Amino acid sequence: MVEVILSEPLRRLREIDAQLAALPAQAPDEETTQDAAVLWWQREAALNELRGTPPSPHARSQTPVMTNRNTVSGASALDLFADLEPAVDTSFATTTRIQLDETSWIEHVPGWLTGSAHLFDQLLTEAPWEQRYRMMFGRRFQEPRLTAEYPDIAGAPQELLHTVADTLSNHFDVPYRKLWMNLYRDHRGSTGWHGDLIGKVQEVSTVPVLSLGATRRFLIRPAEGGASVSLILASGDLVVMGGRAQRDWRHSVPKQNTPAGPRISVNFAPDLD
Ligand SMILES: O=C(O)CCC(=O)C(=O)O
Repeated sequence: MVEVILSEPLRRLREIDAQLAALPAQAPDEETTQDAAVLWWQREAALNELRGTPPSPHARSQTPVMTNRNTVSGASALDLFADLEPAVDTSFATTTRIQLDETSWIEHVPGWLTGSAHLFDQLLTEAPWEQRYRMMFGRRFQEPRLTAEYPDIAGAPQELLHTVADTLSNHFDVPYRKLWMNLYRDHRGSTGWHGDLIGKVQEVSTVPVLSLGATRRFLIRPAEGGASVSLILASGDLVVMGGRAQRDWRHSVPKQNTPAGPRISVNFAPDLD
């Protein structure tokens, strides 16, 4: 049984994230639009409290106007802050660590990347997305997501990815060189229970995953089964799996009934050879 003790602003943040996750991807009416605006302001305030910083001048001067985008690039239709100038929080001040067992842990860094809509839009339009298939029981199944890779981050055309990888490398003392990405086109996109490939190669590893776009649930549970720990990941949040988490634990992003817009997850890895 994993006991997670949350500080007051973090508890509030998780409550707000759960409420945001329950909102439809596109604001259907004025009332939902206003509810979402209030929630995003509250989220920003909780994040600032966690970071120990006053509200950003950007946030204070920005009128909370809902962007009700209708295109597929409307990842953050209800996200007022995703449109700010991109910036990573090099202090990782909002980190909460959940100790899964003696040797495995997970960290959640809410609001780690500000202005995440820029990177989301770039990746959506520029990354080499492909549909992959799996053979199971002699049949070919389409994966419920699209996938893209940059086997050498240095060659990725999105400059911000270099900053992100360098900041993660410095903080976790791991040379992140490659990345793979998932595009969940809507709430039916998912990834089933699995451990990442790195778990087969390294006994302990540190795998950061950056969330962009729609808010989704991320679950992690013991490899042999049992209760899962659930995190709600909003655009710009970082989740990091560490220690033996890739060997002894399995993670997933489940399908959900509540409609959601597209989400991209960016997963970082060192060279494994
Ligand atoms: O989308 C996520 O948050 C997790 C992705 C993942 O587990 C994977 O690609 O291996």
